[in-house]
Amino acid sequence: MKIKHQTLGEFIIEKQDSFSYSSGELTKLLNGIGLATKIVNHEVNKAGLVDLIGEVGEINVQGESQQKLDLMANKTFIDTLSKREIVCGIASEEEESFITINSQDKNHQNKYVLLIDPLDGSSNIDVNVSVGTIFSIYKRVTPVGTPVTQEDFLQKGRNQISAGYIIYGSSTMLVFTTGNGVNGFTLNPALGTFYLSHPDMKQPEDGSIYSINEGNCASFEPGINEYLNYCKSTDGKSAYKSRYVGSLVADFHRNLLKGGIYMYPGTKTDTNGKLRLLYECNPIALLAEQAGGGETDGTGSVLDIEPTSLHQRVPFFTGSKNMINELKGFLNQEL
Ligand code: P6P
Repeated sequence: MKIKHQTLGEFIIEKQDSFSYSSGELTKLLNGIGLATKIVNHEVNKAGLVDLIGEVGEINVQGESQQKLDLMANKTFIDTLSKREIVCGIASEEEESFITINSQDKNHQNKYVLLIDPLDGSSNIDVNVSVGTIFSIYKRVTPVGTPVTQEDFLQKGRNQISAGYIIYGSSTMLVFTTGNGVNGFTLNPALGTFYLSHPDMKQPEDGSIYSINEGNCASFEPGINEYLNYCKSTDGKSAYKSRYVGSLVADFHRNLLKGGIYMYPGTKTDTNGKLRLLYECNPIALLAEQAGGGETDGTGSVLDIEPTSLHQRVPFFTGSKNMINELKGFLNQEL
C-alpha cells in the first residue's frame, strides 16, 4: 500500500468541503483532537517512569476506580478544546454531567458538541497493554447563542457528524470518519505529526476472530453461548480464534483490519452490559458501518437507539458483516 505521506492537517483541509456544515469549525475541532492526542500519548508512553500509574483512590460516575491517567486524559481533552473555543459543550465518561464551554465574548456561538471516553481500557495501563480514546461529535440541536442542554448530547448515533478513536499501542493511531469512509493516521513521535497510513479502511466481510469475556458465559443468554459453541466447532469450517485484550479500541482495531467480531452482551446482573452508548458504542458503530462492517445491540442498530441518559449502557456487538449476521441467526433475529 503506497503511503501518501499526507499529514492529518493536509487531509482535513483537503476534505473539509465534504464535511457537513463545513465552516472551518469541524476542521479546527479535528485538529484540536489531534493536538490533545499527542499530549495524552506523551503521558501514556512515560507513565511508568513518573507517578502517573495507579489509582487515585476515587470512584467515577461509572462506579469504576479512576486511574491517574484517566483524569490526565480527561483534563487534557477538556482543556485543549475549551481553550480553542471550538465546541459549545463536552460530555465525558469521567464527568457526571456535561460541561458548557463558553467564554464571555463567545456567547455560545459554536455549533458542535463532543462526547468522549478519554482513556478506555485504563485498567490495562499498569500492565502496558494498549488503551484508547473514543470520541463522538454532533451538531447541537438547540439554538446557537443559548447554553447547551442535555438534549444536544442525547442524540441518536445516526446523527453523528464525526466519530473516531485513538489507539495508544505499539504505534499511536488516530482513526476517524466524517461520514465519507474511515481513514487511519499513524503518529510519527519523532516529528509529532500524524501521517495518513490507512486510507479508506474497509473491514473484511468475513473473519475468524471472536472477542468476548468468556468469564461471564454463565450469565449470557442462550443464543450467545450457542454462537460461542459454533465459533469453537469445526463442523465443516475452520475453528475460530479467541482474541480479547480487554480494551474495546484494541479489540475493535484488530478486528477492523483482520476481520472478526467483538461482543459485550448483557448479563443476568447487568442486562444492559457494560459499554456506554453515547461515547463508546455509537462512535464505534458509526466507524463499523462506514468501513462496511456491522453492529447491533442484539435487537437492532445501536445507531437508532433514542438515548435517555448520558451514561446509559447497552449490549454491543460489532464486527465483520457476515459474522454479525451469523450471530443474529443465533439471537433469533430476522437476517
Ligand atoms: P471486562 C474497558 O473497561 C471496557 O470498557 C472496554 O474497553 C473493554 O472491552 C471492556 O470494558 C472490558 O470489560 O468486563 O471484560 O473486563
